[in-house]
Amino acid sequence: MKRPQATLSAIVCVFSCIVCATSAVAATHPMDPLTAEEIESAVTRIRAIQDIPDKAFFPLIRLFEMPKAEVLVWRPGQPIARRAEVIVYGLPGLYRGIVDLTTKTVERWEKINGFPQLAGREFGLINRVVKAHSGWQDAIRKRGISDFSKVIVMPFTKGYYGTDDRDRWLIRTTPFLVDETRNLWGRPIEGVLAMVDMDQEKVVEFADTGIIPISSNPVGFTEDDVGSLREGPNIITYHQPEGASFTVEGNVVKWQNWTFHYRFAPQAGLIISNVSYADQGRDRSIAYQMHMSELFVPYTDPGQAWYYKTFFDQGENHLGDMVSSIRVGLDCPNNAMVLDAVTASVQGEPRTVKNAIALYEQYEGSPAWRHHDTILSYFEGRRGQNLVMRFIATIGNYDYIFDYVFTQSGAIKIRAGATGIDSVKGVESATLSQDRTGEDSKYGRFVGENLVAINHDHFLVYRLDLDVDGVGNSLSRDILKKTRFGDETPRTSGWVLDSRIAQREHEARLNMNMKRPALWRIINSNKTNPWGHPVSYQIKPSMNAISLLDADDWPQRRGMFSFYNLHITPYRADERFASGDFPSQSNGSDGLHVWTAEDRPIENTDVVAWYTVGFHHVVRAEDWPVMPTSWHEMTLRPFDFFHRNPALDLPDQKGQ
Ligand SMILES: [Cu+2]
Repeated sequence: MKRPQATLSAIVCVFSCIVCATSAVAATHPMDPLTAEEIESAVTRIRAIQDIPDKAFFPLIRLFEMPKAEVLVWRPGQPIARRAEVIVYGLPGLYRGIVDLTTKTVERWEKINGFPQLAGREFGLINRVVKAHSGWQDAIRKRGISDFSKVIVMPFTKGYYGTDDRDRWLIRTTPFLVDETRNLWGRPIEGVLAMVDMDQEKVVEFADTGIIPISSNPVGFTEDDVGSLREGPNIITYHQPEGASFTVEGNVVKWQNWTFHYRFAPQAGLIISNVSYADQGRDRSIAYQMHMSELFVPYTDPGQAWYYKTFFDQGENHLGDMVSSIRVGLDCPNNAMVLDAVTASVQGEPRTVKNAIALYEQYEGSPAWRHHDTILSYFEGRRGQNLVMRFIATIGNYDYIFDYVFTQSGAIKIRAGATGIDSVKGVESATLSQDRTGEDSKYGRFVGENLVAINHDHFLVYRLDLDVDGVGNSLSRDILKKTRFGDETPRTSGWVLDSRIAQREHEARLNMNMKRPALWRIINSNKTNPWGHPVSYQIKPSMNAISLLDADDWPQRRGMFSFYNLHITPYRADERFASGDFPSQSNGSDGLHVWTAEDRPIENTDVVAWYTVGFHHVVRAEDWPVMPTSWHEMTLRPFDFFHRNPALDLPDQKGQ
């Protein structure tokens, strides 16, 4: 049987295959992403004031947004103040510049604290440096591997554990054997620990903690690997004979009363801005901006090779830069429009990512609403169709599918699908029956011979800057309060709503609780619907989880937001990422928990909701060698925002 082999060059290709020629476009909206010309211009301005040595690089080049107050009054055709934020690493250290692209001047240039994300650039360096280390070579040979080209050394962010190494950019590594498999993650070579100082380009810590068998189980998942295949079902395809019913002008999308702007950003991935809904011809604002803000994935194994694996996948890797091009017909329906994105390479050059985003209408085969009246003998119902904007990021072993789903009834569903490959650890015991002490399977479950998938969590925090009919908003917590009835009724008990407006940030740090249910709504108390209720959008959770780590555990100190499903803050332009702008090796001194510690007022002001979608992942055999996609979601649901079901005016289209 022919087995494709992964090689170092094939892996490097992951980072280079999406680099293509860029085309000239000018920004027509304040939220438009930086164009290729703007990226080039920004880098030219920075190079004009600062010598950038060859070893330095540009971890991040992104739009520096026009102030919110100016964007809110901006109208198409009016001038746009365009600025770029440019981060440079290696001067030495981290520097940040703000470039005015109109006047072509550097407005700000400053040294800042922190370390860059893993940007692909370090992959080659790590493999070169680690493979040249004599201790590492001896350790690999001891495990019966003499051909080092069959070993790939993967870099991992090391986090922070209270040691005073915050002045050095350090990367930990794990080697993987890729002989006869394309599943890079399936054959970890345990016990060979090398840490690299990225500035000195040398191994500064090395340990061989002992030989653990490398699993010989098949771990591939190509058709050849799987061998016997079932007969596939007949394919369902989607066709819209009359074409899509959305329009995309520049980066502004319009569909079924919705208008929003999209852009693709290197750190946040997809950013949806200026979301409004035309209610009987009048555009009403719902959200100023929505995007992912952090993705915290702590593993729970305390062992020497695993304790540090507590990743901040957005800030330590940059979701947008980890984008994986959409495959139409597999990753999304055939009727999708796929959109390219321009981002910057670490060399500071523009690059176009092909098929970064999919935009499509989806018919789920369900009614938007229906009623069959058996007494009066009539039926009335309408087909429901959604608009989905999607991107996919592959962060090392995991693939995440990020969706914003706009419905005809005024709701926005925000969902994420997790698939890809689980992180596994090589262990001495082949299976559970051999694990007599229970040590090998204490923090995970066997998914193959000598392979244990380690327990972990995923916490996806979204930054949702809602502007419900304007910026003056509050959080209403409507508690379903149990009540005891009097003698006037045969009933003894029920519940009533007890609505409370959160005055300050600490009152708005909330978790779901089945015993004490409550609605969470962002309300505009200055506007009411015709029936007298303040207009609002509900933040409606689905299944959720909070962190079980202790507050004194270093990963938790850096990802404190994961103690709560919801936070509300007053709007601040520079409060964007829940674990701070540069979480690599951060010590928890920046981020949502630091900002909210002030307990700032949040009543009737411009507020931002931070909603965390969390799930604990106990890995099953069925999650190996590649996981079935598992979805997690939340919904922004109109609540007294309209005066009736906004999908009432749908025409009767039964289709074929
Ligand atoms: Cu998982």
